[in-house]
Amino acid sequence: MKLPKKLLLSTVLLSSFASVNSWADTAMSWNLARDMYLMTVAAPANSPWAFLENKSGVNASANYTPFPTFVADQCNGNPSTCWKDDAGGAWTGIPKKDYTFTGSGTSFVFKQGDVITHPWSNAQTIFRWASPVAGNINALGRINDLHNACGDGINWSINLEDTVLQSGSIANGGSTTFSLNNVAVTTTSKLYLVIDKKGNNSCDATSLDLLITR
Ligand SMILES: [Ca+2]
Repeated sequence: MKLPKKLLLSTVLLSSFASVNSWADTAMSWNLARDMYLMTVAAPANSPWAFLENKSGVNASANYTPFPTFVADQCNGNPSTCWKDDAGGAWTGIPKKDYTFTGSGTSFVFKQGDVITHPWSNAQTIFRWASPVAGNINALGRINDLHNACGDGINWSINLEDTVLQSGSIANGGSTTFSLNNVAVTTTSKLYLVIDKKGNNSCDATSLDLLITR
């Protein structure tokens, strides 16, 4: 059967409209590594993510401040995008190419596209997600202590405002995963992933990722 051209066109338009809508409905997800990898400025417009530190000694969100320095492509001579505190030492970054770090009697590779953070002696590092939606969210995360040559690992927690939802301690060279289910948020809610040096900040380079879905 031959359909009239007009009818064919409207059928195509209708079906593409339906598929766009269903895609939008399932596309409510925010992946830290994916989103960071595309960033070329310190605080992209409309991004829910922010990269912070806490030098106050008191773990409360009111004390979290944005890293003072952003470098788009060559962070301390390495092919990485980073947010950092040159006066303090803490940093968060994402390599744009693999590069090898050598120090503390060992060497290892920072991988392209892997979110890396390093708390310092006086600073926690923090990833903030400011919810653009109201409803219930889920989150999946992983955290790895990358540098096992020294130090005592790190502590972590994921907080809604200042309420700790989950937390843990990673041994030197260790790793963990976590998940959150049905966390109620509004468009003013903020979720924080906090990385803390534990006893000392030696070899505390940490890789992590976070996927939030609605
Ligand atoms: Ca440590």
